[in-house]
Amino acid sequence: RRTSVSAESMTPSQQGFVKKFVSKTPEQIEGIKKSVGNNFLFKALDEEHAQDVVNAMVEMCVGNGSAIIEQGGVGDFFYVVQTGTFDCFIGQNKVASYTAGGSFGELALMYNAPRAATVVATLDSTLWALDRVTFRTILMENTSRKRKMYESFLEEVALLKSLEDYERHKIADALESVYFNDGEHIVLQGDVGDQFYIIEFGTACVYKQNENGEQQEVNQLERGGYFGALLNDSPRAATVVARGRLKCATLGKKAFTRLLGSVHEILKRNSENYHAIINQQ
Ligand code: 1OR
Repeated sequence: RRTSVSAESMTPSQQGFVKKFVSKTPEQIEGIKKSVGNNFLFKALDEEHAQDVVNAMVEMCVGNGSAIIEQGGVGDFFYVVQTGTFDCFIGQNKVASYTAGGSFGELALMYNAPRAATVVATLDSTLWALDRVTFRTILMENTSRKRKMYESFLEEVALLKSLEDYERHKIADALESVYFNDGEHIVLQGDVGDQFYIIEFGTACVYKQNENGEQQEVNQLERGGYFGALLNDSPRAATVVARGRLKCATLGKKAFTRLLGSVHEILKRNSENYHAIINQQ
């Protein structure tokens, strides 16, 4: 059965969840794919679920200055930015801003809570809006699983001590788990790369080359330990090798910066921590 509501129709799925379908031009579909392609919340979706999301999204044009979400309001949609810019305020304080590919408005939908912040367009902008039911049915499971999985773990990581809970959630969204076998090299001294790793379980050995060109073990890292530069773009300062089976959560520096802004600024909130990390680099 397909009931047509102007361009919208609903198709019941097996779970009883009624899939939403809003017809779109090929250009619009292209626009969505571009916008969500860079967004971590959509990464783990299989093809069918990704299609369900595309089908359900509704395009919105918003004028410069208009408040798309009001703090304290009821959560109805989750938003992904296609074009333009947005600022996010808690009370009078600006706490975040968004550009193309950014997303906001997930919290009220995930926790059935009032909107935690106000989000205002700072240019004439376009958004893709995803309704609450589709968000909860398709996107939320993976998002809350990852946030839960990494929540307590990330609290233990010294580097991230100065983050707000919500910022740790954003990191959790972007983390990917990678496994290494005993003896596997994860980063090589002198290589260029900006992937950052946090140890979930296992041991990693850190080696540096001495004047005679020999590898010398300089450190061993365990759960909560981290390696891979976040602060500078210089080549890898050491080689890191798995000792036994090792599981890491990994994130690129670009992703970190895109999610949370300058790493330096965040680390500076906790200056003791900052100096410890700077000296380690
Ligand atoms: P929402 O549905 O509550 C407002 O609607 C949205 O603003 C919220 O989802 C998030 O997507 C977004 N705390 C809470 N919500 C935030 C925050 C935030 N930043 C962006 N949003 N921060 C914590 C402040 C203690 C700011 C962290 C940088």
